[in-house]
Amino acid sequence: MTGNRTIDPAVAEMLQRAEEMGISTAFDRAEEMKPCPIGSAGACCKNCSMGPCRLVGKHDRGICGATRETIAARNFARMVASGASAHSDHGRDMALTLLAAAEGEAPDYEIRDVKKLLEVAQFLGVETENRETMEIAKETAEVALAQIGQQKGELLYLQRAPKKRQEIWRKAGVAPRGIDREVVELMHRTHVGTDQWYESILMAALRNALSDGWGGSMLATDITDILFGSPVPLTANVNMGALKEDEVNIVVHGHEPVLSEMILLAVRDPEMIEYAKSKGAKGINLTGICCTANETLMRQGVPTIGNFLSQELAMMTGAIELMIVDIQCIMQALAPLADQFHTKLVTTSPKAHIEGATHVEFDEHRALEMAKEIVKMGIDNFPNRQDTHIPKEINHLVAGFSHEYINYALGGFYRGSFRPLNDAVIQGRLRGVAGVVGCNNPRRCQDASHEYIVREMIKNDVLVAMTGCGAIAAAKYGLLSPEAARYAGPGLREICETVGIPPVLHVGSCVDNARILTTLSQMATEGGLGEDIADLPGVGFAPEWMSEKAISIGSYCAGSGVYTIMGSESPVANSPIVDHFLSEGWEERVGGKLEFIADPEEAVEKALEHIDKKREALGLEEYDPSRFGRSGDRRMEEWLALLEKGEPVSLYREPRLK
Ligand code: BF8
Repeated sequence: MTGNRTIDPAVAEMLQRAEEMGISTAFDRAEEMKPCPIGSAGACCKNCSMGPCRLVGKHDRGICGATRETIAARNFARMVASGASAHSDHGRDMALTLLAAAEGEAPDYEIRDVKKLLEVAQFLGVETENRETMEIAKETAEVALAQIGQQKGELLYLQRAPKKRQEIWRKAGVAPRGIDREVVELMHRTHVGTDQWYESILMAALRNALSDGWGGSMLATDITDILFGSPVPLTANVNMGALKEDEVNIVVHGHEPVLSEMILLAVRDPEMIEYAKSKGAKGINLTGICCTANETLMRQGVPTIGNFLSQELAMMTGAIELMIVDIQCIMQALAPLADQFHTKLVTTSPKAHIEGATHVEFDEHRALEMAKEIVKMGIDNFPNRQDTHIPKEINHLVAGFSHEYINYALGGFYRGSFRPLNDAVIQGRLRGVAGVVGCNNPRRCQDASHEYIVREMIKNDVLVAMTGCGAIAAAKYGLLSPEAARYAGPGLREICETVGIPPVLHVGSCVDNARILTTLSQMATEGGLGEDIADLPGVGFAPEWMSEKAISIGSYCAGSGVYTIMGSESPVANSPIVDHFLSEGWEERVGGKLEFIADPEEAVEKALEHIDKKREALGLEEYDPSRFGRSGDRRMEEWLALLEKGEPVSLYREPRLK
C-alpha cells in the first residue's frame, strides 16, 4: 500500500518491492505506531525522576508544581538546544579541519577559496595584510573555534545583520554568545527547579537558536566554502535512476563534506577505477543521500538519489555496494536492512556508531588514504551483488546558488549587487521571497507539502530558496531546473529568463540556511525595502520537518525577523499560551514569529497574506501580476507550447539568437 505515503514514483515503486519482500520501512512503522498524543503536544515532563508527569485532563501541574506553560516551553527549548548543538558541532568540526589543514596536519585538504578565506578573516578580525594564506587560515580557524566557545559578549557575525536587527536583538536580550555557552545554559535553565517562566525559557531558547544560525551554522557554511570552494551553479541528476546497474555504487549519507570530498577524489582515482574493473564493474558511481548529498551535489555535481525518507528504499535496490554514513539523520534501521542485502554499511564518525555496521573511524590526517580504503571495501563487495531493482526515475536540476553567486548573477562580476532583486520586489515583478527548507517526515506524504508550497509560491511570483531535504524534494519534480519557470507567475518568469536562474534556488544543506540569513541581510541593507529583515516581504517554511535541527532553524529564522511556518501540529499545543508566545510574543519582541500550521493550503494563504502586509507597510504597489509578462514572456509562452509538444528548448539562448 503506497497510497498517500509519497509522491515520489521511485519511492512508491520501492515501497511496492518492500511489501513484496516483507520488509518493514519507516513508512510502515509510522503507520503501526501512532505518535504519543501526550508527548507530541509538549504535555509530558521527564526532566526528573519524580515523573514523567503528564499534564493532561485534570492534571494542571507536575509534581514539582511546573505548569503546562513551563513544561511545554522546556520541551521546546530542549529541542532547540539539541538541534543547535548538532549544526554547530558540525561547524566546530569544520573549524578543526581548517586548523589541521593550516597546521599541515591534514595534508589532503587545501584552501580552495582564498577569496572567501580573506572575507571571513575580515569578519572575524583576523589580519590579512602581508600574511601567508595558511597563516591566515590558522588564525581564522582559531577565532572561529573561540567564537563557538565564546563565554561573554556577542558573536562577531552579528555584525553581518542589518544595524536595526542588531539593535532589536540587544534590546530583547537575545544577542547570543557562543553556542557552547548558550546550549549549556539552556540545558541548565530547563533542569528541574531552575527557570520556571515560559517567557524567560523561550527567550533563552531564541538566543540559543540565534547562536546557531548566526554562529555555528554560519561558520560551518563559510569554512566549508573555504575548504571545498564556494558553490556556483552546476547541473546534476537526482533520484534513484542515478544508480548504475553495471558500476560499483557507493552512497555517501549524512552531513559532513570532509570525508565525502575525499571519497570523491578516491573514486576518480584511475587505480581505483581499474580495480573496480578487475572485479567486473564498468566503473565507480558515487551518489548521495540527505545533506552530505547536498554538499557534494552543489560543489561537485554528485547525483543525489534521495532525501531522508528514501534512505531505506535506496538500499533495497540491491544495487548499493557501500553506504558510507557520518552524522545526523541516518536511520538505525539501515543496519539490519543492510544484512538483508549485500550492502556494506560503514560508519565513520567517532560520534556516531551503529550496532551491526562496520566502523572505520575517519582520520583527517590521512584522509585520502582512508577514503581509498573505504572505497576499496565497496569495490570488493561488487561480486556479492545479487538481484537488483533500480527505479528508472531521474530528474535534472541546477544547484549551487551561494549568496555570492546570487549577488554576481544579479549584478555582474564588477557590480555584484542585490539591487536588481530589490528593484524587482519594489516594482512588484516579484511579490516577495521565501525560504522552503527542512526534512521529510513519514507522518506526512513524502515531498507533497514541499512540492505544493513551492509551486504555489512561484506561481504567485515569490522567488524561492531551498536547502536540505526540501531542496532534494523540489529537484525530484523538476522545480530546480530553469524549465520550471513555466510554473512561475509572469514577473518571476521574466526574471528567470533574463538572469538565467530557475525560480527555485538550491542554496545548500541544512547548515546553509545561514546563506538565506546572509541574503536577507543583504536585501535589507541594499535599500528600498526597509531597514531590517523583518521589513522584507518574505516568509520561511519547513513543511515536512521532523528533526530538532529544524526547530532550531525555525527559531533562528523567526529570531531574525522572518515569519516562519512549520508544517505540523504544534509541539507545544498543550499550552495555547506558549503556542501564542512563539508567534505573537516573539513577533512583538523580535519582529519574526514561529507558527505550526499542518495544512499546506492554509500555510500558503497565511504566507501570501503576510507578504502582502509587508508590501503594504513598505508603501509598495499592490501585487498585480497582469502588469508583467510582456517582455519576452510572450516568447516564454511559445516555448511552453513547444515544451508541451516535447521539443527540446534552450531557455537561455536559442530564442534570442533568432
Ligand atoms: O540536515 S533536512 S532530514 S538531512 S535535518 Fe535531516 Fe532534515 Fe534532511 Fe539534512 Ni536537515
